[in-house]
Amino acid sequence: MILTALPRAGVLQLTLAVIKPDAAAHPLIVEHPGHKASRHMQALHQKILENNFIIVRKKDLMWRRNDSERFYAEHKGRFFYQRLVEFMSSGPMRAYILAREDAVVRWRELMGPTKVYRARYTSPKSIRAVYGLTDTRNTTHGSDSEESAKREIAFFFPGFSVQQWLEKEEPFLRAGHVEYDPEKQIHTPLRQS
Ligand code: 3AN
Repeated sequence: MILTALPRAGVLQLTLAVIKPDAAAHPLIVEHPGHKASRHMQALHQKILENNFIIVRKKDLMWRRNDSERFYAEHKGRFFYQRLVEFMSSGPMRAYILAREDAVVRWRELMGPTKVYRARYTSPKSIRAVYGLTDTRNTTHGSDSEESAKREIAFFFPGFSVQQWLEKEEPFLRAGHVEYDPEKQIHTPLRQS
């Protein structure tokens, strides 16, 4: 176990981050004790840690087309909708609940703009600039507000209660009482006795 005792200044915010199939299904694979991951997925995981996000939950999954259609219902009718729902149910994905001060905005900054060409131009170090392939296959998703984060967390992690997390985990994490478990690849609060 590695201790990451970084006390945080303000209340932590949650966001929902997803590594999309273009990165999660990338053919280059690296092996770790107990699990395999694509090299891109591993690099993105590292980037999350380097940017001081706390990994609250993590889940590898694959969507059926129906999940994809429900999640992106607000885009129904847009010219990219069909290719988007097909792509998002075409391969493995990884979802994270991340915590940080201003997590929503910080994760979106790290992702860069939706359009990969623009990302390469305006934010060349962002995730989408470095790993994105096209405007649809743009590597990651991130909630765009605190309200979306709540809805999207419930979509991906139906058993997770934001309220309970705020009461039972957030105070420990904010105080820096947290450890990173390299096998499970998540942070857990250190409840000191
Ligand atoms: P973001 O993911 O940056 O919040 P949204 O919510 O506007 O962007 O779009 C959801 C997803 O739809 C994007 N991540 C991308 O995969 C796809 N998408 C958005 N705009 C386009 C576009 N102009 N052409 C192709 N795909 C798009």
